[in-house]
Amino acid sequence: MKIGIVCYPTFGGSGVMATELGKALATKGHEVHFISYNQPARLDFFTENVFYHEVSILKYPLFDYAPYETALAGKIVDITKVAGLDILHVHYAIPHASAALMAKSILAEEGIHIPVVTTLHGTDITLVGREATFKPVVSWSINHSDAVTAVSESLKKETLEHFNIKRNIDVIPNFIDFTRFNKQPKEHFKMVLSPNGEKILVHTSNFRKVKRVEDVISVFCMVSAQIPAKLLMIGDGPERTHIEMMSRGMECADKVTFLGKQEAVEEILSVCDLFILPSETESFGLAALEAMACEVPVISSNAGGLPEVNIHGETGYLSNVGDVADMAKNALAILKDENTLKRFKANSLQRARHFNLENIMEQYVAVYQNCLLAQNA
Ligand code: GMT
Repeated sequence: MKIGIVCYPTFGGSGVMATELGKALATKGHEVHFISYNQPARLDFFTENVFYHEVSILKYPLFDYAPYETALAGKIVDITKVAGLDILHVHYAIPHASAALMAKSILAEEGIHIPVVTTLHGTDITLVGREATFKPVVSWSINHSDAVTAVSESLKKETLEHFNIKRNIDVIPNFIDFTRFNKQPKEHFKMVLSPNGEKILVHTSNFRKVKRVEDVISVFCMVSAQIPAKLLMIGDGPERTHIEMMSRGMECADKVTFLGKQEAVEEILSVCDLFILPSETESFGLAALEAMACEVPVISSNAGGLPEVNIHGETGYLSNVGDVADMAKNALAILKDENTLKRFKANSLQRARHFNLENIMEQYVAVYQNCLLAQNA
């Protein structure tokens, strides 16, 4: 198949999933064309069957706001014709789904028919999409796509609850590539990071408000008051400066290291003992899955799709959003006893295997094939 993938190029989960899916589809012989305004973060080397098309927008003094959606629709029309795309898969509804549907209508007038698959990732439904000006467009785009998938049962439920949806939504969870995410022998890292055998706690995110990064610091301070521990903060985003300032005034400050954005997260995860994800909303929690694949148990909130990934009492624990005392208590329950820690680590890997890339990719291929069959019927 020739597949057009529209996504955000940034480090956010939807862009990462879209890029990894596209790369995996290419290894199976599909031709994949990425369409975005920048080269996707994980598409930084040459791969056979993978093409990248940049959406550039004319700068004109009249435009206070550059019309990205129009430029994207135009680019999709062009690439569909030039590359002979069979199917379009857009990740994150806003504005990708409506742009793709506009392109589909334009192409249809020229006798070119292409199905649009929309994957809902999270904040396009739970936060941004609910904003009054976006909402009717998101509803319309979902109802008019040829297929719609959501990354968790929870996200599907939220979509049906909050939007006027008149169609079926398939749940296809996020996936993990075990060839990249696995526990690697990085003992030399561990020696540097915790020379006295301190337990290593870790958080990775885009440091947006929804991640409640301040809760990570609070939980860690309570844990490190009880056992020798270090905290690694990976990622960057709007809240980072504020959180860094806040943590400097706390007792555990000297045990917290902000590492910024990291490419080889799996290498760092390989030496960690516990992952903390206290998010306000989280449709799936890809970062938690990445940690689990590297045998790191998870202390998280019970928001959104997190209970579908992190199994309470098995791979970690779930707490109500903001209940940092409960999170710290649960963290200590895992970390204080070596046998318990070992069990949670093994369970985490076991659970992560449910989300193996190979299986999940097949589910997307089946959705594409169904759309093409329906179109040709
Ligand atoms: O977490 C973010 O803010 C980024 C966002 C995105 O769309 O890029 O992530 C969402 O999609 C990920 C991949 O499907 C999910 O694993 C995240 O849970 C989801 N984030 C939220 O729902 C907040």
